[in-house]
Parts: sequence; structure tokens; C-alpha cells
Amino acid sequence: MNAYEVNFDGLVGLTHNYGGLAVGNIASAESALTSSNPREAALQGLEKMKRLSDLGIRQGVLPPQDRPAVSVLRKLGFVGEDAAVIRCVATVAPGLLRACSSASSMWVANAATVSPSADTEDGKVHFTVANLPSQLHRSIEASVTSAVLKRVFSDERYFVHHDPLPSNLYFGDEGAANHMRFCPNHGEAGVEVFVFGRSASRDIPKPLRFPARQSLEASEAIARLHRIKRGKELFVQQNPAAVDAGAFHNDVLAVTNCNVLFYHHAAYPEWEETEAKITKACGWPVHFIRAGEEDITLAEAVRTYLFNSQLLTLRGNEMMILAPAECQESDSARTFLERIVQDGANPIVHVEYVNLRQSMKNGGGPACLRLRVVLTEPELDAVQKNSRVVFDECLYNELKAWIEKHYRERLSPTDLDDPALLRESRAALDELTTILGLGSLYDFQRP
Ligand code: SUG
Repeated sequence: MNAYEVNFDGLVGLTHNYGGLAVGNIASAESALTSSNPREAALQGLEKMKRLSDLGIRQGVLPPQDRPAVSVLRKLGFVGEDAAVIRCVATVAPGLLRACSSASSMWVANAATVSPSADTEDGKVHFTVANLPSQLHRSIEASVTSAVLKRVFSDERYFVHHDPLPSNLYFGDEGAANHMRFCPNHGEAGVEVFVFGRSASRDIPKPLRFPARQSLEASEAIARLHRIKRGKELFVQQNPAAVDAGAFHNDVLAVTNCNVLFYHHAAYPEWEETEAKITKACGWPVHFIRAGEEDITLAEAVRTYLFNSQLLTLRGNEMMILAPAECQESDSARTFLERIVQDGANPIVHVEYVNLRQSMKNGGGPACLRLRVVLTEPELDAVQKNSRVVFDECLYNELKAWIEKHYRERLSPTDLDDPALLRESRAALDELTTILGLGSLYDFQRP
């Protein structure tokens, strides 16, 4: 059946800041406690959506979460008016205020794992919201993410929503960032590759320096829940050495689109074996575009996020790469990309660069900011009937004006105790739910 890959991007939230919260994420650690520009961050993300939409690629948008998460702070014993809660936590536990203020829900590649209807036994699109237990600030995203996805993909004839897995490191699940899909084209049955960093129950190599976030047990559970067609799921381990070099998610070093895998050879411990497994499971020819250490070092790949580029189908089988601007400034990344485009043996015909520096400073590149959802015509219609999250020029203009009206131009982690930030954020989100046609979504919107 004909189907589109729709990239749903997370809008950057009003509290975008550099709290240095993400362990194993080198950019986040390096930016820790510097000042951010939330307005610029949100506009950079919006311009990416517009560019892809202008290229004829289907684009959607998902709203940010309500931050600071006062409801979480209340569960931890802070009491009084919202402003009092924030003042108190800022004094006694500033790290907790930072965790509850992160705008990390923008990286919607970690929102959920999604299996298109062509891949599943029941012919429905399956969603499992990621529980993200390895980082406190991310573990508090799951409930609102569930509410958002259930609202956007609400038609039960087409969409199945699974609860997040039990919130424990045993079932640590990071969503689509550790999931890849191969297919002859988007509408045909594919092979889903679940990439894990460690096992909670089996004795396999693990990183020594940084945590591996995704567990094999979580990946196996999701493959079962999604009822992936027999023999069409694969489990592949991330290279522990790559996790230790800062590749905290698979998508830091690898990206697929249809029959192409673009990756750094250090992503997997045994790349030859990984390619052979994928080739066998697919049964159709796969282009492996593999960079070796001689092309770009692992450290430079992590610094530039070359493999966190978006790999997108343009028309027919032609594809493009949307790479972070940091790649254009890196001789090895840029040279490698130029070589790919010149090589007629692969379907990639075009490279573009995108400025996402505000997000990149927290370790979030182009691919982190989007959740891919492959939808057939009737499935896409069902989404469009229900809300206004599918991008067009008019929505772009409204969102741009909304960002310019509400977002601050400078925010430092020490500003998070300002109760005005909570008020500003809520006023903006309240307006946003109207723009996106989502109704009341957040706790603060309910009596
Ligand atoms: O979970 N950064 C995110 C970046 C997520 C990138 N996503 C993918 N690779 N798909 C993370 O590490 C930093 C937040 C802070 O430090 O305030 C952060 O959470």
C-alpha cells in the first residue's frame, strides 16, 4: 500500500536550558550551566520543519511538555503555591529543579517506538512510549508523551498504544533512537532492527565509562507487543566502546531509510556480522554506507553528529541527507558527505545542512528532533481529521508568531527559580493547544 513517512518534530519548550543533566552525553556535559536562547532554539527547530515541508516531505509537529514539572515536585514532598514549590526546591535541591525544568521532550526520537501497519501482524500502527529510566529528567516525560500520542493518533481502527514498559533499568527503553527500519519502500513490510546497549539478564559486554541506556529485555518486549511479523525483527548490540565514546543512543552513529544504512563502523562490535544479519533478514539489496575511522574518527562523528542526520526519500527512490551545520565545518564529515553524493551507486543525490546549534549543544541533532511515523493514506487522514499537527505554511506562520510572542531570548539554569517562567510557559502552552487543535492536554488546563 502507498504510505508516507511523516516526520513529527518536537517543538522546543520554553525552558530550553543547559542543565548538564544527561550522563554519557558529551555535548550536554560540555554546555553545562551556560546560557541558552530558547527562542532561537525553537525557531531553529521550526525552520528545519519548514525546509523539509517545502521539499515536499510530510511533516508534523508535537507539543512540548509543561515545565518546570511542579506536579513531580509535589510528589516529592514540596508543598504550597506553585511559586513556593519552585522557590523551595531551588534552595534545597537546585539539581532537582533543573531536572524538572529540562525541555528534553523536544527530542521526540526518544518519545516512543513506532511500528508501521505494514510490519505488524494485526495491520495496525503500534506505539510504545519510552520509559527513559536511565536519566531522571527524561523519566518524567512518559505520561504526557502518552497523552499526546493518544490524542494525535486516536483512531482505534488504525492505532494501538501500549503503556510504557515498567519503569526500571531492567526494561530501560529509549524509543525510536534505538530502533531502525529497513523496507523496499515505506508502504511495504519491513525489517525492524532493535538496537540495545546492554542486557539486564545475560552476561554480555557492557560499556565501562557511561551507561548503556537501552536494554535487550526492553527491545524484546517491544518487538512482542508490536506483533512484528515473524522473522522480521532483529536484535543488534551497540558497541560498548562507542557508548563510552559518547554514542549514548544508536542514532548518534547510525540512520536508516528504506534500503540504506548510513553508519560509522564503530557503531556495532562486529559490523560485517551486523551487515550480514540485516541482508539475510531483508532479502532485498541493502546499501550499506559505512564510514571507517580513516574517513571520520569516532570522536569527530560524535562531535559533529554526522550520523544523526536525517536520511529522507525525495521522489522515487532518490534520497537526501539533512546534516547538522557542524558537519559542513568539519573537513572529514563534509568530505565524506560529498563523496556519498558523487557516488552513483547509492540513492543519495543531495546534502543540505541545518543550523540546530541550540539543540546540538545538548546533544540533540536533526534525527533526535523527529519521530518517524509511516502512515498510509487513511491513517494520515485519521490524524488530520482529529487535530492540526500536520505542517503547512499557515501553521508555520502561526507557530513562528507564537514563539516570537512567548519565548525568552536568554535563559541560564540559575533563572529557573523565577516563578514568572512557569506562568509564561503555561500561558504559551495553553495557546499552543488551541493552535494545534489538541484540546486540554496538560494538568494545569484541567480544573
Ligand atoms: O537524552 N539531552 C538528550 C539528548 C537526546 C538526543 N536524542 C537522540 N539521540 N535521539 C539526552 O541525552 C540534555 C538535557 C540537559 O542536560 O539539560 C539531554 O537530555
